Amino acid sequence: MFKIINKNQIETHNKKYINNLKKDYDFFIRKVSRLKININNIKNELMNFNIAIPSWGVETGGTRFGKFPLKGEPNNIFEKIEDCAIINDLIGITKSISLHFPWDNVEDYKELREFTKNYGLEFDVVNSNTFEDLDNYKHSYKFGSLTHTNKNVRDEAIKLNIDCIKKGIKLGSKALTVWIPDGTNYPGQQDFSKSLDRYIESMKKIYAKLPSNWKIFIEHKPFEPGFYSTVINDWGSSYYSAKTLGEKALCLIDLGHHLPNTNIEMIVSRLIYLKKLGGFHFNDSKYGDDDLDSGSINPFMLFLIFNELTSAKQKKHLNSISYMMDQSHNITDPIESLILSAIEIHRAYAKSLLIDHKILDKFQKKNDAIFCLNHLKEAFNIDVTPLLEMIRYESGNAIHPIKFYRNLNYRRKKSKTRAEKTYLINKII
Ligand code: PSV
Ligand code: MN
Repeated sequence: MFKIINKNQIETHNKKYINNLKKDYDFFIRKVSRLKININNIKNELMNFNIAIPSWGVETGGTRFGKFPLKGEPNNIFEKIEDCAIINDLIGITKSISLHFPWDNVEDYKELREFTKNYGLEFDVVNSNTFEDLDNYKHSYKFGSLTHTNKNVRDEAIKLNIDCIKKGIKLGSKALTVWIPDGTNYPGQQDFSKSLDRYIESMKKIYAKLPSNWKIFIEHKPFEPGFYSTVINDWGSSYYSAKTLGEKALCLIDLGHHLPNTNIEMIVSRLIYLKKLGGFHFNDSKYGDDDLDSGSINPFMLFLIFNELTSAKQKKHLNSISYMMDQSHNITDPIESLILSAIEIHRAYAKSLLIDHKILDKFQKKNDAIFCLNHLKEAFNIDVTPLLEMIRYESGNAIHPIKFYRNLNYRRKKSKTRAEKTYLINKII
């Protein structure tokens, strides 16, 4: 930690804001002292919280209409790790990075691991890319990958996933997330059952290569790039596949991978109940897989998701869950978007910890709908900003990370050493 940002600079920044923060924090403590909660326990929970940064998230995203790259953007995985390190130095809750292969391929994985460790960061879940045709691929994924009708294509996709596991082992990762683009654009194009069979058969071969302490996460998505159907379209197909594969297979929920108005918090609850919830890709959306910044559209939904997680955790029904952001920052500086998103996720978690689930349970038994909602709303409406700021302050991070970052002029400085991007649409590998 604090390799790029000097710790003294953060201390100087915090000195400017600490007096006001103390006043706000005292007010917050007085307010929550009326609730039957132990604020120190909550603080500990929040300090130990971690959300992984996806390596591809620190680059400007884009749409099929184009990309608007920033000057000073990272060009390779080492530069991306520097950007992740800045984020974590400022907020302290993003200590891990999720890599995507082959985008993040390097010659020497030991060197990459050492480099990253030096910044106080480690590697989270690894991800496989079978959704585009990259230079060194022998086959085309135009008509699918793990579920392709041609065995040779399926075999290559299986190998790519197994290679991901091998790279992940070298990096200290403990899980692989598999998202496949496989699906169709026309009714009748595919036999729905046969393609699911092919998926299970391919996944079995990948599953067989998982080390004993590894997990495999299955990520569903209802549409895109297949606009008529996708093979792993919803949590039902995901659950069936995870159940068929075995204990190490779990479901991953990307918030954007649901049709508008889907009750995602209920899916979270169901998967917890079925002991198959493995992880999240956080983002927000208005219409579909918009990949907007977490909490920017529907912070209440984010809170309701954490309500399910917190309630299950308190009842000891929850195993460890992998949290990651998966967003596309099209018009902002990705560092700023990721900082704000991580704070919004932290905020939703903090608010969920203010819910007294025993009281909620009492209202539920009485079928008192108004008091149930009111109990949730009371927690949601408490402003936890001073708590989050105090946690950052006490952990040596910045009280106001965005203000600090703006004053750094990081991009301007980096634009002098980092090559300018010339691409418009495609990912630079
Ligand atoms: C697909 O939409 C997805 O959510 C998957 O998680 C991919 O790995 C990621 O986005 C990057 O394209
Ligand atoms: Mn995702």
